[in-house]
Amino acid sequence: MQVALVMGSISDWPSVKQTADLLEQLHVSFDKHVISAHRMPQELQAFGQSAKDEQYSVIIAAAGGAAHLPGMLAANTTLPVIGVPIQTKALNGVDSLLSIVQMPTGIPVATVAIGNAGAKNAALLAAEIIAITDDDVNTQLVAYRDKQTKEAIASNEQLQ
Ligand code: RP5
Repeated sequence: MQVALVMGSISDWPSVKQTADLLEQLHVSFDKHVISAHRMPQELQAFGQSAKDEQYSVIIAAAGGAAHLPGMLAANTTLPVIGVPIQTKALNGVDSLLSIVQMPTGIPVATVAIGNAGAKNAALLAAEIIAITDDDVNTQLVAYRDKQTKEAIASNEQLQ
C-alpha cells in the first residue's frame, strides 16, 4: 500500500472517510487503521517503527482533542506524516489543530485544516507526494484540478 490511513478512534471515521474516498478517486492505494495514542501506545510505536518496512510512502494520521497520534507516529518513523485535526465538539477542533501543528523542532508533521477541507487536502497532499514517482496518480491529480477549475469558471453563470 502507498498510504497508511490512521485514525485515533472509530469515532473519527465519518471525517476520515472523506480522505479515503478521495484517495480511491486518485488511484492511491491505502489501508485503514484505528490506533489510539492514549489507549494503544505500544501498538502506535510498533506501527510507526515498522511503517517503512511495510513499504508505505506516506502516513495520514487523523485525531481529535489532545491529538498526539500524528506527532508520535512521526517520532517513530522518517516517512512523511500528514496530520488531520478532527473537528471536536468541545473546542471545535482548535484543540486538535494546535496539538498537531505545534510540533517542536526536529519532528515535522504536515498539518492540514480542521474539518472537511483538511480531510480532503490530506488525500490531495499524499497523492502529490506519491505522484512524484507515480504517473497514474499524477494524471488523476491533473484531472482533479482541471475539473475544479472548470467548475469554478462555470459557476460564473450562476451570477446571471
Ligand atoms: C482521539 O480522541 C480520537 O482521535 C478522537 O477524535 C477523540 C475521541 O475519541 P473517542 O473517545 O470517541 O474514542 O484519540
